[in-house]
Amino acid sequence: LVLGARLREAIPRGELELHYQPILDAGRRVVTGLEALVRWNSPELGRVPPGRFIPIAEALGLMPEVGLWVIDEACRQLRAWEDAGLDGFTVAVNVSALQLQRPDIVRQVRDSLARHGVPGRRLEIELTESSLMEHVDRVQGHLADIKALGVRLSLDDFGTGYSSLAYLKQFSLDRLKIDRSFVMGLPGNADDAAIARTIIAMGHQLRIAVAAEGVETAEQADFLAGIGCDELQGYHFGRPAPAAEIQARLPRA
Ligand code: G
Ligand code: G
Ligand code: MN
Ligand code: NA
Repeated sequence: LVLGARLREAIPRGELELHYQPILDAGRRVVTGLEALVRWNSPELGRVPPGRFIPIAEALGLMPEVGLWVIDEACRQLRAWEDAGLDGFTVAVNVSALQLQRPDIVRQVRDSLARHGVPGRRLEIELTESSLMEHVDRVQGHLADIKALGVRLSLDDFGTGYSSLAYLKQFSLDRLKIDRSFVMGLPGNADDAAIARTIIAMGHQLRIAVAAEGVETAEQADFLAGIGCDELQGYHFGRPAPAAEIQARLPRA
């Protein structure tokens, strides 16, 4: 209850912040993208993790505001970086199932891109398998409209949800992200290795790029690069960090 009341005030009080985690090309090992992860620094409650406050924001109907703030802030930051000569990488934002079902999601993305003069191809939306399951027709329409803006679509935590391979056909996805639960056991665990190889092969046959998340060691990175994974993300390459800290690692235009 206290959390909800504080959360209502968090945006006007400027307490939300985006942290960015680097995503690297597996071969060249240069930064090709960032994943934006929201942080809430509450003066009263301290740092509240998104896993805790996002479900509450959804329950209280505050998610349209939080979601809009995240998308707009990512576009504002992309613009600021471009003005500073930093270009050639994407920023991915996480979007929840409920956000994706609401009709205003398309306008939110379109308006934020336009407001900050950011081309759609710089932005990526991260979806989860479960967010593609409910209200499929409506969600598919929203995603088609978002794709028409040039924005890329990425399927997060791949392999952990109630995934249907039909989704890979039905939604034009640009990227699959192998869930970190399959990366943890690499390179030693034969089952994880088989799953990783299979996801990569399937993605490539469908012309979908494949990224691995939760890469924590050099051995995992080299193994994944060796079996053809396109992109790597995880603590081995960097933790989520504020924009000012990640800036030094971004490519110049
Ligand atoms: O950053 P962290 O590991 O604490 O994130 C926990 C969870 O919160 C992850 O599943 C992540 O996808 C989710 N998350 C982080 N930022 C956002 C956001 O801006 N919007 C939504 N919907 N989820 C987010
Ligand atoms: O659900 P989603 O994939 O969006 O969750 C992203 C979360 O995973 C972020 O909060 C981030 O802090 C966390 N994360 C990113 N890289 C690693 C990693 O290498 N190991 C672990 N354990 N967590 C990670
Ligand atoms: Mn994600
Ligand atoms: Na993920």
